[in-house]
Amino acid sequence: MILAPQMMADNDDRSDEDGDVGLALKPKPKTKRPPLYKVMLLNDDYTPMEFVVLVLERFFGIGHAQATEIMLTVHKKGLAVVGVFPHEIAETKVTQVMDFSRRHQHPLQCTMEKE
Ligand code: TYC
Repeated sequence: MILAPQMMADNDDRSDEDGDVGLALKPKPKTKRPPLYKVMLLNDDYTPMEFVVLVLERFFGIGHAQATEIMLTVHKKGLAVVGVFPHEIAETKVTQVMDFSRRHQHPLQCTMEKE
């Protein structure tokens, strides 16, 4: 019988009942990455293009040229992923975009889904 390191407590000579000595299993470094979420913008017929570009610049740190490209992708295809984040950050982005859009009386929709 071989014991994992965590089962060797109270075993001063580091041997188990059969006399086996040493480490059978590597201790597993358990650094799980958090699940990621895609944040998406949805197209609509009313939100001004320049407002969508401003949203991408302000809340996602995207430069003007790339923000314009992404906005046009949403306009033509109906939606685009604008970033991928851990759950809490994705949720914050969605809330910021939705609040900002409503404050400016635009119907822009921002959603998230597990990657
Ligand atoms: N379709 C909008 C228009 O023609 C522009 C637009 C782009 C709206 C992207 C929303 O997420 C969006 N004014």
